[in-house]
Amino acid sequence: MAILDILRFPDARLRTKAKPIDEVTDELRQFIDDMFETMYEAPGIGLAATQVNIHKQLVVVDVSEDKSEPYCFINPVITHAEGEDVCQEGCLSVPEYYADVSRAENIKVKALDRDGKEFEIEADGLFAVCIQHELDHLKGKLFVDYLSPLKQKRLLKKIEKLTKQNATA
Ligand code: GNR
Ligand code: NI
Repeated sequence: MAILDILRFPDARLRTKAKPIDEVTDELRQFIDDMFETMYEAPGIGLAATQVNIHKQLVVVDVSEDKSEPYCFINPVITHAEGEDVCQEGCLSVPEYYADVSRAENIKVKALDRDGKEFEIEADGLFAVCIQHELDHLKGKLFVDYLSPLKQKRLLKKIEKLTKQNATA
C-alpha cells in the first residue's frame, strides 16, 4: 500500500478528462487500495483518480466516521437526479478553502465495483454531495468552478500569496 501525492489547484492536470476503464485487474485493485489509504490518511471523505494524476474513471468514497462504508465506483454514471441542496464543500486539491455549492439532493449511480460487477445505488445527504463532487473531478471540474468570478479571483490571489510565502520561508 502507498500514500499517493494529491494534485493541487490550479494544477492544469486536474482539468484532464478521465477515460473509461475496460478491465478490472489485480493491478487496478492495488491502485484502489492505495486510493483508499490516501483518502483516509488525508483525511477526506472521497478521492477521484484524477486527483492523484491517474486519468481513469475511478473514485472512492467513505462518508462514515469510522471507515466502515468504503465505496469504489468504476466508470460511474448518474442515472437519476432530483431535488436541490446547498452544502459547504471542501476539496483535498484546494486545501483550507470551503464554499457553498448547490447540487442534486437525491441521485442514483450506476458503476462497476472492485470485482468488475455492475451495481446501482441511491444516495442522498453528504453521500450524494460527495459522489457528485468526485464525478466532477473525472470530468476535470472542481467545486470552485461553481463560484462567482470574483470569488475565484480572490481564491487564486490567496493561493498565489501562500505559494510565495512558502517559497521564501
Ligand atoms: O474530504 C472531502 N470533503 C468534502 C466535503 C464536502 C463536500 C465534498 C467533499 S469531498 C472532499 C475530498 C475530495 O476532495 N474529494 O475529491
Ligand atoms: Ni475534491
